[in-house]
Amino acid sequence: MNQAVRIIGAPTDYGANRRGVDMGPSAIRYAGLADELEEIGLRVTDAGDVLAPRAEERDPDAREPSVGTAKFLRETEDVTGQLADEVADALTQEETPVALGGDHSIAIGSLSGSARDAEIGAIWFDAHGDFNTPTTSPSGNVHGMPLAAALGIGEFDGVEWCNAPNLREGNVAIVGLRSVDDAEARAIRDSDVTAFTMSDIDDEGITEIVEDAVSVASAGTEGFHVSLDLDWLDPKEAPGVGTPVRGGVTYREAHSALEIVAESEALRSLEMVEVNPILDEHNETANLAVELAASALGQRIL
Ligand code: HAR
Ligand code: MN
Ligand code: MN
Ligand code: MN
Repeated sequence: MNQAVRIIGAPTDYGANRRGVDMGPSAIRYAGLADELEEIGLRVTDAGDVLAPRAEERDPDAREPSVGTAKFLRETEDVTGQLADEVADALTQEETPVALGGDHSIAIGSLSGSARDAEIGAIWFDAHGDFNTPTTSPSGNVHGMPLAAALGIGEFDGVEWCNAPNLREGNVAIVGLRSVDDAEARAIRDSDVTAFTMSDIDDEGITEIVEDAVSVASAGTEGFHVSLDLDWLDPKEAPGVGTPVRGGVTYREAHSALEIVAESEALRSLEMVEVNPILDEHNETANLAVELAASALGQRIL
């Protein structure tokens, strides 16, 4: 990991079905992300936000894929394109990109930017699989599709803009699953992605599971991207998310997981998504995002 980080905000809610998650970058900055990362010895640049016009000014169906439904696809392509360029540029400048969502559709951009010039892996901490496509999605919300999109699964609009180069299914691990649609579950099983459910964590413990995920994401790659959906945690810890699901990881399990990420010294890029300040309690979920970023980026207690 680089000793410098670049914060990049992507204030979008195009991929989610309710407003509020577009305020995530503000809430995470307000929670003190830059100061906290400087305190642990990193050089921090805040590149500001990519441009994302208000959803109300846009037509969600302005460009539907040829098959199925994916709302705000045009806007998603625009925002993720900007984010991909910023992430790729940060890496060229030897800065670790830290992207702030926004809904999880922004991962299409972070993954594609992180994978632009290198073979990468990815660890996806999430209650959900995010493996739907415009044809299987029950909602048409792109935040349920970014992992499939980045892996080139499903037809988004006939163009391959969302396909991350240099990211292979065999180098992707999902950790913490507990809410997966039927067709999505089939697609995950049919893929070469490694998927760990909450029951796997119950059985084997968070340490074992995350060490396995790190091995998957590191094998033959130049490092991995971590996509942290805050709904990965139990809603008691992270109430400020749009799609909470009971039975998530605890506060301590989450830190432990991200400490293992830091120890691997293979973290290439990081993102924190789905923080919704409107649904939060006293910015608790944004505070948690800051703490977990510090753990992932190498905070030491002694
Ligand atoms: N699987 C559902 C869908 O595709 C719900 C997606 C939930 N959203 C997320 N993703 N926060 O992690 O519509
Ligand atoms: Mn502190
Ligand atoms: Mn997600
Ligand atoms: Mn989720």
